[in-house]
Amino acid sequence: MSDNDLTRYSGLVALVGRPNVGKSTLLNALIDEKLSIVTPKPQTTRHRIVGVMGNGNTQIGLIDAPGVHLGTKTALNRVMNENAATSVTGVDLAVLVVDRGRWTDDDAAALRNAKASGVPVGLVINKADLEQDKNRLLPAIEQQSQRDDFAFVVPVSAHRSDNLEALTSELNSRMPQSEFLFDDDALTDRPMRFLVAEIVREKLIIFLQQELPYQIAVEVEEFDSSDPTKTYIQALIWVARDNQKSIVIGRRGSMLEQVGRSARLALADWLETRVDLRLFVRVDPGWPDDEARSRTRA
Ligand SMILES: Nc1nc2c(ncn2[C@@H]2O[C@H](COP(=O)(O)OP(=O)(O)OP(=O)(O)O)[C@@H](O)[C@H]2O)c(=O)[nH]1
Ligand SMILES: [Mg+2]
Repeated sequence: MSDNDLTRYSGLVALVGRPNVGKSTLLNALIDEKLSIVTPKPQTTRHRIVGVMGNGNTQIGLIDAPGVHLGTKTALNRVMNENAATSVTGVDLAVLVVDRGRWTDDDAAALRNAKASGVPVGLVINKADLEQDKNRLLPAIEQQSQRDDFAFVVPVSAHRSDNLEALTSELNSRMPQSEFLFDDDALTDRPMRFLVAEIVREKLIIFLQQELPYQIAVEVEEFDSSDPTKTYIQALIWVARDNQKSIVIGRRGSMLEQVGRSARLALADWLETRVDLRLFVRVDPGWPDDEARSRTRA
């Protein structure tokens, strides 16, 4: 074995972009694990989360964060934008994720955010699978590429894991020589309780309509894995108003039952044990308008 084979490369890459472009889907696809929650609704991700991607002698900490969203009013939204802005601090590379079709003020704000990091910015044009007419894909790529002087441009479908090898090699080739930043077998910087709370929140966003998901937070109170065949999980669902509590519970408990079943199945699949999931709804009046409480929950 030559000296060269022992050389290691490791760094941090921030995925940035407006809400709903597919940053979390891309993170999950790149590390081949369901780590960050994904829903059809914008502003799903609230917290910075690192997924660790290892390829031989290169290890990358991929950072997913909330989408940059201008013109927001609540304290929770401000905290989320803060989490988006700080996700580029100290990284080696920023990757702007955009939708192949559209460019909005939020995309422009995300690009500014990426450039503020002072590191090279690559462009990922996502949802390429949605373009039925492949002749229109090239001009769309061309147009998005000209928004800035990008270090690289790669069209992908995160959803279908298309063209991710091209992206992975762009990322790998830009990592500095360094010892690995994370343990060899590390998957994320986040504890199990956080990941469990996020799965429950994902199901709430999927099953509840309109604005309500934006007023909800989930806190895991108990996570007991002492029985190797069955995990006991108790979680609180925080809402901002009394009437929201009855919506989350639903008629004769039907909504909470539906959310609970879906979350339990996802958790059982993921933890590879049976899961006893107990959900309780609590009201914390006006929490998304309060900076301090939003900070602990976002
Ligand atoms: N067709 C298609 N849909 C995609 C693709 N990538 C993501 N999506 C969908 O786009 C929606 C948003 O995906 P997310 O990964 O949650 O987007 P995000 O950028 O993390 O959004 P925020 O967390 O809200 O900032 C979901 O419904 C995904 O299934 C893709 O490559 N093709
Ligand atoms: Mg997300």
